[in-house]
Amino acid sequence: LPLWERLKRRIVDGELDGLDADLAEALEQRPALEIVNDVLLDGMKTVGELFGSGQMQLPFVLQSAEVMKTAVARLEPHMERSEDGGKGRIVLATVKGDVHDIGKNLVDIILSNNGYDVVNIGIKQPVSAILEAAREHRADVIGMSGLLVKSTVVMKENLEELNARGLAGEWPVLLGGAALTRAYVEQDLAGLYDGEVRYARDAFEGLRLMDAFMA
Ligand code: B1M
Repeated sequence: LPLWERLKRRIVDGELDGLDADLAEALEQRPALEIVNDVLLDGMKTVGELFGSGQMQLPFVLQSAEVMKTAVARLEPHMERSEDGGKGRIVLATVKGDVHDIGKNLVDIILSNNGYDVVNIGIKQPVSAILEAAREHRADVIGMSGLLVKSTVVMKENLEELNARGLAGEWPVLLGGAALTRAYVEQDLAGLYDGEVRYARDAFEGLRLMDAFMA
């Protein structure tokens, strides 16, 4: 198989053997971020389709996710770092009940490499932990990720909780993850939150929105 097809296959098949050599070869030809966006993410998309249609079982999805994470970790040192922090601080979490973190961690990488301080508190985080981290680290923005449909409900509840505590004005909220849609965020969530809440389709839109929040 040609290199790009082979790399994608490694994600889909959850195949670690030979990954390093392929990534080294890939880095000679394209920037690290492009490899993630155009090749590896394409592989994860295929994994999602296979799993969704019952053609792939969960343990194999997990293996694919591990290969994806390994690949991103190998590529990260090769990504361009334009600024060293200080542009603003975001607390980033995957919401309660949700373990998906590949997207969240990509958002972390993109924001960190573009001048933001990211406090990444991990997966399955209840709103109390998100709030605590936002306070402790004096965050400018709260970022929540979630991939399950039920996570969209959790996000709604979290925004309601911030409102109920009178805290909405303190933090603009950035939301992302495959189960969300722009329409849901803009029509159903924005209206019920007394602060600003925005949807990011991908990590780059997340970066643009951070820039807008901090402007
Ligand atoms: Co799961 N899973 N999974 N899974 N998984 C999905 C989400 C699913 C759509 C698959 C499917 O059915 N086709 C489905 C959800 C269905 C639903 O809710 N209706 C699903 C399911 C059902 C489940 C379980 C319930 C399965 C089970 O146990 N029976 C279970 C849930 C466990 C739990 O959370 N409690 C489960 C478990 C897992 C694994 C552990 C095996 C693994 C996760 C490993 C990990 O993350 N460490 C996994 C994976 C890998 C997937 C799929 C295949 C791929 C997700 C991924 O990493 N994509 C996924 C299929 C899919 O998404 N279509 C699926 C790549 C990643 C880069 O994309 O996270 O969307 P994403 O991030 C994007 C944007 O969304 C955005 O930026 C990123 C790109 O630039 N973004 C943000 C994300 N967060 C952001 C935050 C921002 C801004 C932008 O600001 C704050």
